[in-house]
Amino acid sequence: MTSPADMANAIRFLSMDAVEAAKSGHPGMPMGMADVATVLFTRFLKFDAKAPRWADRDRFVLSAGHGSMLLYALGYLTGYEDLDIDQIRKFRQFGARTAGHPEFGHVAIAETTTGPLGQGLANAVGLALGEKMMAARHGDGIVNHYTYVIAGDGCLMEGISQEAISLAGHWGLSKLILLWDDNHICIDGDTALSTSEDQLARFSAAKWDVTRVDGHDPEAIAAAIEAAKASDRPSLIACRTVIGFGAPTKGGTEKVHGAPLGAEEIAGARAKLGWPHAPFEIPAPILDAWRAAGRRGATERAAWEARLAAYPERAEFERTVAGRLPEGWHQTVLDFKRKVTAEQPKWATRKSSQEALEALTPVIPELIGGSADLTHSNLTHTKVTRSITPTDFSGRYIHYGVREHGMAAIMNGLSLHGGFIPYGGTFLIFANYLWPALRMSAMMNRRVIYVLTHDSIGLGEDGPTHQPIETVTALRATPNVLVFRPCDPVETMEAYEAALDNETGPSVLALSRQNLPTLRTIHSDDNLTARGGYILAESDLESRQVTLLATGSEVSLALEAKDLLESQGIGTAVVSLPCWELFERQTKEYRSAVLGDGTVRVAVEALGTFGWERWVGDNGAVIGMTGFGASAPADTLYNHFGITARAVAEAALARL
Ligand SMILES: Cc1ncc(C[n+]2csc(CCOP(=O)(O)OP(=O)(O)O)c2C)c(N)n1
Ligand SMILES: [Mg+2]
Repeated sequence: MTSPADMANAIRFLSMDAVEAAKSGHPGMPMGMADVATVLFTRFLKFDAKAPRWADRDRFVLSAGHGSMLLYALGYLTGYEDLDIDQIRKFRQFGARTAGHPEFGHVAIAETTTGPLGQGLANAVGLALGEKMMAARHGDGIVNHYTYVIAGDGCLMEGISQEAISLAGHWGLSKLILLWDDNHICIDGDTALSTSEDQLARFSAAKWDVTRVDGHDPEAIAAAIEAAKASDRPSLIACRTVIGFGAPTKGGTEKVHGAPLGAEEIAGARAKLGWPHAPFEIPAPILDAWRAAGRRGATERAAWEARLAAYPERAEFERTVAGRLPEGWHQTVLDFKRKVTAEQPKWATRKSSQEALEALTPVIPELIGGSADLTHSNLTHTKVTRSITPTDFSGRYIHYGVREHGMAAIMNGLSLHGGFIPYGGTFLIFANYLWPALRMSAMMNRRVIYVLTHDSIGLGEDGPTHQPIETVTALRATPNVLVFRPCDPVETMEAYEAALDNETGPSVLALSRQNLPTLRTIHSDDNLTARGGYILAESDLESRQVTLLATGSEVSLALEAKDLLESQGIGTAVVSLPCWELFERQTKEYRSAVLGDGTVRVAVEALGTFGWERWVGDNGAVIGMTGFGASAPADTLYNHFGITARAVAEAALARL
């Protein structure tokens, strides 16, 4: 009979040999956690290797993403179709699905992209929250699964872990089970070099159940998981392991963390663990036992499919899980645009955002709001978005507390779970507190919407700590992020429409604190913001000599500058450029027509000027910020920093 030790050794040797072949990688972690993973995958995890994305599967997150070979070995052994032995042999090579760190979308077994330590753990909190929320909507006959996560010492050291742990405990995410690879080793050496923390006390304080096991004792591991499943709290299982278990001289040391073991050490491990088989060769009885584990969930899946088939709300469940928006929601956008075009309110764009959300949230039930404790500033709450509480997950609004990084990673988790389109607010400046997770939204093609208000010196008195300068530039520099800086209620609603239509990446809405006029006063069914940029006001004179480019709160200032220039007989057009990324996707002809080839171009934005050169060209000018802001009323600041209609007009005149 195949023993659990044989099965775990299969993981160990696939990991050692794949890292050796790649000449790089991390063998220590998969070798250390092989016993824990074997217990989890053969006795607990509800999954079907032949239907890896089945909606009610248990989720497994490898937060310690450097141990990617653990995941790939598990995928190959249990029979995931996209992970054959060839993929294991080509670990870390160009074109292989077996990337250095697990990437969502490359291999079906990866529920999320991991590698930046701590992200996976926080994503897992989002996945577990998503489970509770979907179960509250559809009942536990349709949604009833656990979320397991393996995290290492590094994940628990990262700050984001505190935010995630704290929220998981607060919400009482009882079906979240964290298996901590408690091996006392990090890259620099013993963890005692840099931590003296009592992790169990830390998790207990956050309202988790905690326990300790020998991570090489299958029965002890199984008993701990059994108890964790029954708990009404999230559970931490500290699995005391030996990193690189089986490596005769390097095991238990940092030497096995992130480098090939070398032929001699691997030969020693073969002798020590009694594994005479050649690299990448798994004896048939062991592979059969693993494949049987991969089929364990098939019956349960079939039973679930039968329940789903009989479920009256099946269509709605499937629609939201597939990420398809409801029929007819575009009409809501048009109605809103028509109304504000007629009424022309003077709203801050954060207020426009709230009004847009008031219109959208009733017709798009999967839109889930939230804020990192700035609800009343971000204006992210709407009449239909009731708060989620530890005893009621049927709501639609998440109070993340002052935890921007956790919020963004949890939004990724909600999005990955399926069934939800999350949006979350904070001040634009604090995008830098959530950046690593936003970057993951982009890399994983997640439709997550970042509602970032107080978007410039226009926020005024809170001063330079709160005034973004470089933030939007950096967001624009991040691949696969749509950055919108709308100028009025029409553009704001259009930005939401484009963000919701953008199924393969996150969007950022940079929104003003201060009131702004409605500038789009003629209704168009067309979403002009979705083109990225367009001529808002054509020259009123015969020829166009100057083109003024602006976004957000500075578009009205550009219109004033146009009046100044045209009063001097200089034909001037104003271009609103709310989304650079979408503008770049337009044809060259469209872009040249909008930018006005041959005209003098001046851009104005109350943010850092970096990057605007690409639109104004060598002869153009950029009016904006070149240093940090200051604390004063907004009008004073605009004048002090020279971001005025007069300055824009003068810059144009100087170049004619
Ligand atoms: C945010 C982040 N910082 C640094 C790293 C580089 N790094 C990868 S693994 C690691 C050490 C992790 O230690 P541990 O989680 O204990 O893993 P083990 O050595 O036990 O496998 C570090 C610093 C990273 N991947 N992510
Ligand atoms: Mg460690």
